[in-house]
Amino acid sequence: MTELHHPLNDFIEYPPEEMRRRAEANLIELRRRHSIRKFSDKPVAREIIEQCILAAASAPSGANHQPWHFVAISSPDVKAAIRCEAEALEQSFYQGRAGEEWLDALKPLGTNANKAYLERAPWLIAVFSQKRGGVDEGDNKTNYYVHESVGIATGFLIQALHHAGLGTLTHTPKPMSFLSKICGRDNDVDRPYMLIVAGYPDQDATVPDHALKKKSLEQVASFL
Ligand code: IYR
Repeated sequence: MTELHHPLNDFIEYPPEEMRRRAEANLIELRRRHSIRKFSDKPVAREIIEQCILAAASAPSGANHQPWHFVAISSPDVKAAIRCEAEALEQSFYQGRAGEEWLDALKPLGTNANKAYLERAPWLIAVFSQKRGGVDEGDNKTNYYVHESVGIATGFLIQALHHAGLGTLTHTPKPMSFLSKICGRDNDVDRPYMLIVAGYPDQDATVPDHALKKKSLEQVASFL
């Protein structure tokens, strides 16, 4: 069977100076992204979240199977249920389940079991990974590089939300299985991957100094 290909007709080649400018502008914009834990309850239109999810879903994935599902939650009842379950888990986590080393690592962030933002932020986006699927509706094929693919898509989602002008937090209550039931995705395919909190930062939102310590280029990269 011959495979159809399409000419690459939406690539834009920028003059070198413009490329430099764009790379720097993007870095500057991404360096303004900070995880925040105090959200305003100011509403955010559903259309914004839809666009950001579509941006996430444009990510590359194994065999283009797009092994992800995003559950966008603005319902106060569902947010309250998530907060209730998450806080119960976090309480045992912070009371010792995490172990001393992990709790020490979290000290500079000042996090604790109180997750008020899960109810206050206008949107929670539960990201699910799918071990089976395929590109066409109803497919039940093996998915490939699921963790990598969903990680990239989640990165795209965070970037899109930031670019739109929203604050975000990656939240990973452990274990996350309770999300499957609450989100109506308790099945053999979907697995909760991460919860993204999105909304406007509250007036008194802060960024821990620890989070501003970014490694230098020499520390994170080598050029051969
Ligand atoms: N899930 C917990 C703990 C936590 C773990 C890591 I690693 C962080 O970078 C931040 C928090 C919580 O949300 O508090």
